[in-house]
Amino acid sequence: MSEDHKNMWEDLGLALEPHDALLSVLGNAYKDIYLSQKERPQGMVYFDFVMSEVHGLRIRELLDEKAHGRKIIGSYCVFVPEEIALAANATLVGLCSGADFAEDDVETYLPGNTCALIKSAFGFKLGQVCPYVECSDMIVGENTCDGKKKAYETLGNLVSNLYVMDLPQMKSNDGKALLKAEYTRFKKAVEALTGVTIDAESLKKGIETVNNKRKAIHRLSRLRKANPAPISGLDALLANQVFFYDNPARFTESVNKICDELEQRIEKKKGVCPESTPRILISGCPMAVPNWKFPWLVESAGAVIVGEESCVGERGTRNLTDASGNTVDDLMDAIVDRYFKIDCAIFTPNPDRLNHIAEMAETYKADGVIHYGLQFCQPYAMESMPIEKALKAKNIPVLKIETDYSMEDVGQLKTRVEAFLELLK
Ligand code: BJ8
Repeated sequence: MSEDHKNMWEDLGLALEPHDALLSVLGNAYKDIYLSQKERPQGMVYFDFVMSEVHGLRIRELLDEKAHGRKIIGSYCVFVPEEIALAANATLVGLCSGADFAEDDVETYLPGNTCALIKSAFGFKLGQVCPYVECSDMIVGENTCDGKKKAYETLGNLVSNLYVMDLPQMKSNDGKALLKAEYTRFKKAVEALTGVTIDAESLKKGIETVNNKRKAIHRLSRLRKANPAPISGLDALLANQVFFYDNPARFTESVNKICDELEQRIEKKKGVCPESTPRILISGCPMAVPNWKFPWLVESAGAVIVGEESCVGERGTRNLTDASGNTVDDLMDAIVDRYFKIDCAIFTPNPDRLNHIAEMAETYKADGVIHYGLQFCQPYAMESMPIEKALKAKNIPVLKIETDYSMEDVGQLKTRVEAFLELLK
């Protein structure tokens, strides 16, 4: 790593030795999982570069933005509207929650039976290894599941800039009114942070920028319907993960370039695996960077993942925000409408998610669905039961798994995945 990077990390207050150790573990995992794949689209070289510079050049860019007065807002959830951040000249970044870190310290703040995602968020903060957390001017927590809700009370003592957003739990008129009130409050907080008053023009532009990212991902998803699959699930997941970190315009352009390449592959009937490869839809808890464990396991067992019903996937990106309004009020309503459709398992009842999984299984011609749950995640574990029943009633094979970020259960998971793939054949 360059001297500039080292100085930058030091200035951010990162713990240099643990940070170096983390980067080397991540680099090795990336090499083993990603660079060993065959028939990758050439355009993935861009994502390889992004990942190699995720704590390097991207952080330098964010620090340069800050030096020019732009604010950085960190977020843990897809309910935080990027449109509003962009309209106020701020940058929104996702905060890593995809790897275990500083576990002993974490256990002094959180009970052992907390999901890996929440523990990871704390581990990155307590271990001082996440430059995104350290360069955020505002960190947004959201009242979603009970675990996150209560964990933010504790996180508020560890960071000085936590902003907590309340969220509805029911898709009722009152629920929508709450979301609107919270997004209005968030808009005011972002305006106060940046000193920028959001107007119709800036909000429209913010909406269009985020919509363009989503449209590029929609295009990528549509191409994954092809058989043979033109891209691996691991690579598609990486694009969905980088969605939360990269410069929006550059991300859109890079995904569209990959799509151009995939269209040519499809025309030539070229894929990353033979046509007979079992096609899997993954549904459930989000997989944040660098959580590649389960997709790697599934694809190395001889299947291909063709879709993710996940917040790092189609649940997070599927709907666009209507940019046709001409006033801030109209556009804020459009943002509320768009985000209110997100069918996170914290909602009750939540029939949309079940319907969406069945629809995705059909659209992407999946041979089976794997429900991916993180241990101790009640909302997704609860929903996995009716989902399994409903899919089985439609003759769609389902495997339910629960795991965490450790590698201890890999052998056992592999056996279950292989048995499931046998069944599909
Ligand atoms: S909109 S899924 S990103 S809350 S895995 S922390 S639910 S115990 S991540 Fe999520 Fe927003 Fe919903 Fe999406 Fe809790 Fe479950 Fe842990 Fe979870």
